[in-house]
This record gives sequence, structure tokens and C-alpha cells, in this order.
Amino acid sequence: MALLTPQDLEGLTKHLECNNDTIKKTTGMDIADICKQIYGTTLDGEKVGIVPITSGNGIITNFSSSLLTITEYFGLDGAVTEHPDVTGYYEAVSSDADIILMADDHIFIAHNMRNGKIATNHVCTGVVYAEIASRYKYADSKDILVIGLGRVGYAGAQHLVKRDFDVYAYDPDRKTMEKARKELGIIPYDPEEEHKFSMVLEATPNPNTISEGMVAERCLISTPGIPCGLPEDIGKKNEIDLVMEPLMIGVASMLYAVM
Ligand code: NAD
Ligand code: 2YG
Ligand code: MG
Repeated sequence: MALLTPQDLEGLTKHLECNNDTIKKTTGMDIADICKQIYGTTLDGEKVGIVPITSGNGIITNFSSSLLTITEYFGLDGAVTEHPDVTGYYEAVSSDADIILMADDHIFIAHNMRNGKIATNHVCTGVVYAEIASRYKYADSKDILVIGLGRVGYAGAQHLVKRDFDVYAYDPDRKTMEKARKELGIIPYDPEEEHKFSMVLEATPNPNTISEGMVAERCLISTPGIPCGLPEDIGKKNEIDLVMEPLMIGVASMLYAVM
């Protein structure tokens, strides 16, 4: 699975603020409102224990400090534990943390110690980026395109099917496509066909996955994918709004999901 680099996390708050402006401009809501809509929950200054995990590729230098910045941005009482791993987990629980945040190389979770709810970053990221795309004010139909049906894209497509959108999807991996078609009823999309969308969710680990023939004159591209899948030239030609941020929007979704 693609691991974050310290560079990805530089200028986090600035990135969030300009993305929040784009989200407000294109959906009429900010990230907190969108999360409240999805989960029907609110945040109320809960105590968050952030536990660094040394397994696998080990600590990502500014990962835990970035989570602290995010919890404070949403008005929560965050603290990074002094020790990592099990000792850190014990520290967080002993200091009465309401929510625990921790990630190894395979999974990143939020666990609410009060109500037992647990959420994963990949599902919550897929759901919130899908919700953002689906609320595009200038959409020309209920057709929405999902590019990449891996852990994040599949969760996003599932959320959109539940919300009665006409979900078209493309993934070069045949088995992945077939699984999503059978389980979710998505409409397989062939990039060769001329079908332009005003709402796009892109969740791939590759650049340049979005082509001219996919995007309508006016389009909102909502993408957690790293690097960005939108080629610069297409961005210029069409009137495209882009929501793309490496961590905060997904974590906000996790926090509201476990409330
Ligand atoms: P994954 O490997 O599970 O899935 C990626 C999918 O993209 C695969 O099914 C692959 O076949 C497909 N794909 C590759 N090239 C494609 C193309 N040209 N067109 C269509 N599909 C293509 O990965 P994932 O866990 O779902 O993560 C997807 C991306 O999202 C990664 O870049 C990851 O780092 C990023 N991510 C970002 C955030 C965030 O907060 N921004 C959170 C989680 C994951
Ligand atoms: O505690 C630490 O510093 C490390 N154990 C964190 C490891 C995180 C690994 N996961 C990732 O980098 C991403 N898949 C996380 C998802 C966020 C969005 N891109
Ligand atoms: Mg990408």
C-alpha cells in the first residue's frame, strides 16, 4: 500500500483551508458540514490519543504531529503519547482518551473507547470524497464516474450507489471491476467511449489517469489519490474544480464516523 512521505504532509493546514474553500464554493457546505451530513454526528471537544506505531516501515516523522494538528483544527483535545506501540496505547487509555488514532503500514484506524465504534481511513476517505463529488452544485445529471476501485474507490462507489447515483466506474484490473459490478451494480466504463462526467471520484496511486474524454466542460474532481490523476493541460482547458488533499479530509471523516 502507498505510504505517506513527510513531504506529502508539509503545509497541511494551508492545503486544508484552500480545499475547504473549493468545497464550500462547489457544494455550498464545508468539510465539517459534509461529515455531519454523512454520519449524522457532531464533535464535542473529545480527548484523542495519538499512538505512534514503529512496525513495518516504522514511524513517519510528522505523521503523529499532523494528526495532532488535525484534531486541534476540529476543536478536539489531542495528545501524542510519549511512547509508541503497546506502551503508547496503554498510556492513551490510562489518560482517559475517548478516541484512539493509530496506523501501521496496512491499516489506519480511529477507535472510540466510549461506544466501541471503529473506523478505517481507507473506507472513510472513499466515503467523504465521494460525498463531496456527489454534491457538485453545477452537476448536469446523476451520472458520476469513479476511477480506481481499490480499497478507497470501492468504498466511495458503494456510498454513491446507496445514494442512488448512476455510478460508472473504471479500473484496469478485470477482477476488481467484475467484483464491483457484481457486488455494487456499478456500470463498467470504457475510457475509449465518449461519455463526459461533471462529477468524478479518482482514487488511484497513479498520475494522468483522467483523460479529456471523461470530463465535462464544467466538472468537480474529488481525488484522495496520490499523486494527482489530473493532467495539468486538461485542468486548464476545462472549468475544473479540484479537491485533493493528503490526509485531513479523510481523518475528519474518521472522527465523525466513530462519534
Ligand atoms: P489500492 O491499491 O487498494 O487501489 C488502487 C486501485 O487503482 C487499484 O484497483 C488499481 O487497479 C487502480 N488503478 C491503477 N491505475 C488506474 C488507472 N489508470 N485507472 C483506473 N484505475 C487505476 O489503493 P487505495 O488504498 O484504494 O488508495 C488509492 C490512492 O488513495 C493511493 O494513492 C493512496 O495513497 C491514496 N489515499 C489517500 C488518502 C488521503 O487522505 N488523501 C487516504 C487513503 C488513501
Ligand atoms: O505511526 C507512524 O508514524 C506510522 N506507523 C504511520 C504509518 C502510516 C502508513 N499509512 C499511510 O501512509 C497511508 N496509507 C495513510 C493514509 C492516509 C492518507 N494518504
Ligand atoms: Mg492518482
